[in-house]
Amino acid sequence: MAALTFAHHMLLSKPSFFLHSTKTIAKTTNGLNAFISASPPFLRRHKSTQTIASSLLELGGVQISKQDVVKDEPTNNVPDLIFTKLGLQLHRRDNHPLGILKNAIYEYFDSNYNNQFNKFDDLCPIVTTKENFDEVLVPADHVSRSYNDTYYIDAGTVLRCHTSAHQADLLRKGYTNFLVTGDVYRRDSIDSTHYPVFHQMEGVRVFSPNDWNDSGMDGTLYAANDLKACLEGLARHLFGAVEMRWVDSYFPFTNPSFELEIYFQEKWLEVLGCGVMEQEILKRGGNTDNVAWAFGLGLERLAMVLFDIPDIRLFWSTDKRFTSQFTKGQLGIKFKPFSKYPPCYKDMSFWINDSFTENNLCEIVRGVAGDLAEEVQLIDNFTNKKGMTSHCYRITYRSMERSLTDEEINELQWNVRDQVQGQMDVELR
Ligand code: FA5
Ligand code: MG
Repeated sequence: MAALTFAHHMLLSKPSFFLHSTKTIAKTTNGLNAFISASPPFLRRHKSTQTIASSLLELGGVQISKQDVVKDEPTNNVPDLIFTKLGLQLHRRDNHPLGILKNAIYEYFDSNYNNQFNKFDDLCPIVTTKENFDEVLVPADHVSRSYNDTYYIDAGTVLRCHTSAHQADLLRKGYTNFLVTGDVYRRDSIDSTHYPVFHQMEGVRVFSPNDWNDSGMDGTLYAANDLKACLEGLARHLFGAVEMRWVDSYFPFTNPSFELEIYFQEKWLEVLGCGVMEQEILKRGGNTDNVAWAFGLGLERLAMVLFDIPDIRLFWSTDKRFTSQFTKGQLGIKFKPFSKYPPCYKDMSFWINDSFTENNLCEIVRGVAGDLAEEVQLIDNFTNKKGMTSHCYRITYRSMERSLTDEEINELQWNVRDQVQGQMDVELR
């Protein structure tokens, strides 16, 4: 996926006491800040025909059954594994790192903004494409709309891929300062900082001309300065001193747009996107003369840095050795890895075709190996004289809870090969 999309990031010149200064960077990225569109055909799926238990989930006050979400229809690409995560709401558990983090962010906003921010953390993750894309001005051909990137329930309904899906509705309802926390869903690559279900917190603050008139700035500059001050203050509240930097970015719903990166595990880790809201969104919500800022925080990414959690899969662990290390209200705790089990690497080479995408490959690997899949990495890529392109992927299998046997891993790998061959029209080498 990352290879398909590209966004420009330029470092801002504005220095700050904890901003790290570096040169201009450009990197590949996926997500809502991508420019280029791609609409690969569906991954052919062979869904199990088991009878489905009709237990109901409650999602934000809506009763949902499995049949409502996972359907054997060409316009549906939600796998069973994703369904099992619906309704878990890790961010609402006060003893879970994500709940502890959410509460610490609430604390920051309550004390700095006099309890003005309205908080939502139980809005239904099933939204319309209108809410997820149209209302935040995501263009018709934007990559994030593709079936390769987003989980569709049907052509007009998705599992929200960002909490920005709720912006327009809350603005229409008259809210002017709000935070929305929720689980979000994306088809994505597999590594220690990407997971197909993760959590975001959206923040929106609306200003009226009275707020900026005396500042000598226009509304946009005023909002951009306020936004950065707010997020830098939040970072200090959470981390104290940490190395971070602002990067110019692009989102369809903000202008200007920025991302904040934190130095973690010897790399720059993107933790949030933000910017000054496009005027059009405010206008449609009845805020004609106003200006607003908005941000979307990746809660796992922040929690990884805060609690020293090395792998994003751990957030889903029910192993007591993980869960017992965190306590409500305690931000300073550092996770102590209970044991590091050995990884096992399996390489797989094949000739790709035009419809090949890495996200489709990752869906197969996740479907077979679940959380035993630690990483899927392209390690070799060449095109021969006949114009055929070969990819070699290295799949890392590792459990965070036990040692895996050779037999177990071989079986996983054979299943992956089998499904890749059967479903992706590639030629294994
Ligand atoms: C967005 O989702 C925008 N909606 C954010 C935003 C809101 C911008 C409001 C402007 C105004 P992006 O796709 O970059 O942007 O994702 C935001 C954050 O989610 C990232 O910075 C990262 O911290 C986190 N994130 C993205 N993909 C994953 C993933 N697969 N696993 C874990 N975290 C992820
Ligand atoms: Mg991003």
